[in-house]
Amino acid sequence: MTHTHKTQVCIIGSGPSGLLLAQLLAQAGIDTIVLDRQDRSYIEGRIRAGVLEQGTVTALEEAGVADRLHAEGLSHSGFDLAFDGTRHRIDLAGLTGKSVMVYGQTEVTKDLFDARTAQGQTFFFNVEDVVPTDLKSDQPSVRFRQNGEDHVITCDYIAGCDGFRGVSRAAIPADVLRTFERVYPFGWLGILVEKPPVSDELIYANHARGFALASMRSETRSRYYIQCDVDDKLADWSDGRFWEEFATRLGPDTAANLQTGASFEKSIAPLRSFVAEPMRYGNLFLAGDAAHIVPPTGAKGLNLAVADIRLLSRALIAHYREGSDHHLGAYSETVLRRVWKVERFSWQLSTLMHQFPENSPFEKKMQRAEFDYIASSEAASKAIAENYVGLPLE
Ligand code: RFL
Ligand code: PHB
Repeated sequence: MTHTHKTQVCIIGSGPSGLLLAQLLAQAGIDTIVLDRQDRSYIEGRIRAGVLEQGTVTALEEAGVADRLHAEGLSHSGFDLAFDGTRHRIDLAGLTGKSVMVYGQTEVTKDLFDARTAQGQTFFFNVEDVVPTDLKSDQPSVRFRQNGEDHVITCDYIAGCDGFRGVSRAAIPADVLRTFERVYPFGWLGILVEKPPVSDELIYANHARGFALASMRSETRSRYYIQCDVDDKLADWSDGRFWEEFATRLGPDTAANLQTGASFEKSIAPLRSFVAEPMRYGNLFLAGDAAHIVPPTGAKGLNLAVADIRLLSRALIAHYREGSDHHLGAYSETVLRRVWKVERFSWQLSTLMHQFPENSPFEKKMQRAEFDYIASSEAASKAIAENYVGLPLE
């Protein structure tokens, strides 16, 4: 027997993109069903982003889920770029009048889950064999299995918010979809530790042994990363080896403040730039990591996902409230213009701050010259600051 369901917008994926879309649509009285191949506790436990742009904070305020963010988030008015131990502060507030908020993706997800659950959202977790179909018809549907039973959801629109490895993007015919990709020849090894951060602000460091990032989740919890080989295994990296490498890359002056301890989370992530075009096919709309990936160096992935959702939710609301499909029609083109600018920034900062195995001595000199230029030029620092705090939505 197949269980049948009906909704206005079926949302595949309950990461930050899917949850925020469900929340913004619910506020406008639009009915949604959300499905995910994982369950809530798994999704909340994924340690990922940590830095929110002001536009992201505004979106979470509009969604009515920003109380804890304002109580517990840390406002940062700058961050440091460091090269072989020399530090240069990017004064976000002075250069742009804006700041960013340090608040973990785990917390954003929890706040959204709490709000959706309190308001009676229909979720299907642990789903399998998800297939979006009839995308070109005015009644598309999503088929899936849960606990050995078949389900089908018919809807007006499908939102593909199922991340880089989801099924939504793959449902767009190959002769329609174009993809653009750069895979970087290294990964990031990240740890969480219950120790105060080495510095009040984030430090992105390029050292001859590789990149390092000092970030945080709170005044007592630090999130640190180092560039590692793509093929490295977690077993290769004891805490002791991590701390030694991290301290070396930060340089002795900064490392003098470093408090080390036992890590309670450790993971390796590959680095990739990726864009899929278009972000709409028939009545399927892609948003977030389902359509694009940035390397984490500029802290843009989650922010880009939220920007997509702001535009997609507005377009869907205009359709249901005003009968206007203009914004739905413009969605892919409008979003992609901004996506490419953010891809450029993330790629540029990644290229500047990492050690590339293939780099010649000339290219290493170019990296150093670019850092020296940024450190000596307000215009160059401002260009970084304006991207870091977030480009306008359009
Ligand atoms: P997600 O979070 O991947 O959620 C997708 C959801 O879809 C589900 N799913 C499916 N559901 C049903 N059927 C299927 N077939 C499905 N396939 C997948 C998955 O289970 C999942 O729940 O995508 P979303 O919502 O678009 O959100 C994107 C963000 O998660 C991502 O861009 C950021 O985490 C990237 N990122 C950062 N972004 C920032 O803005 N600032 C940062 O500081 C930052 N740091 C990071 C990051 C990502 C990292 N990693 C590990 C990738 C640091 C790291 C280390
Ligand atoms: C993090 O805290 O996880 C983080 C911060 C800044 C980045 C990437 C990740 O650019």
